[in-house]
Amino acid sequence: MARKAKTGPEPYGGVQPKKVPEKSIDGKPTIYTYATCPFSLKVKSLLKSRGIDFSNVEVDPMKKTELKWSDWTKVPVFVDADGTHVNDSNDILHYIDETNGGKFPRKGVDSKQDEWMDFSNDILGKSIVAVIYKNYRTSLHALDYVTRVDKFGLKDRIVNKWLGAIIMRMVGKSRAKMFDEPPRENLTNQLNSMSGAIEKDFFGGELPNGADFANYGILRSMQGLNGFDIVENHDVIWPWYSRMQLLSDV
Ligand SMILES: N[C@@H](CCC(=O)N[C@@H](CS)C(=O)NCC(=O)O)C(=O)O
Repeated sequence: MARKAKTGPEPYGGVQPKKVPEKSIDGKPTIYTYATCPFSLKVKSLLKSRGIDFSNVEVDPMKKTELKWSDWTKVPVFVDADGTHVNDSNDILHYIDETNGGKFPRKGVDSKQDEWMDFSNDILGKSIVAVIYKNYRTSLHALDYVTRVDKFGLKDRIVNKWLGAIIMRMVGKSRAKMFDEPPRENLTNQLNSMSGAIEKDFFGGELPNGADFANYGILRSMQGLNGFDIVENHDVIWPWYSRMQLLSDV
């Protein structure tokens, strides 16, 4: 059967033109997530640090039934209490901050914050994948965790643990190729470079800004998985991580 041609503009990050109030659950700000997704953890940590009461919709990673209404097929997706629909984790962080007291600089105003928010996706997210999925043993361990914690159906769970481990091992290999150093050394180097940008207690100085939540969410997704000892043993990043964990309770 011929595939239906895709019509309409490509989905994009940021605030969307159409409000979807029916997708805000119990009239609260709502995030559509996977429990173990690093990008979703960025958003959860900001919401919790601000004491914002929110609904969380766990999306089935295989069927994505809960996200069928959205052109943007990645998580997180955010729907505010009034139905405002926002895509892409860094844009969601900015939106939530802007509508809840505006404590960190807006995009385009503070190049340091912007660069470190980009770093969370372009460098840190890829560096942790290379370490977590360093070999088949560590990949299987990660997929065992992911398929237990994320919302998989029972049948999907068993198949995806094994299939996922093979696929993610391949992804890990390709991520490792992006960097000159082997995965563990590379992650250590990336944490060292983050340390240089943490002034006082946070990237934001005395208070956390978008760069803090963006990078914390990525590293939080690694807790309990292969390579997290690199974070725990880092003399600057571990105290920063612990401060972020304390204030966000995620
Ligand atoms: N740039 C996006 C990336 C989000 C992303 O890649 N999320 C993953 C889950 S951690 C995803 O939804 N992948 C597509 C899929 O599962 O089909 C963001 O920052 O929100």
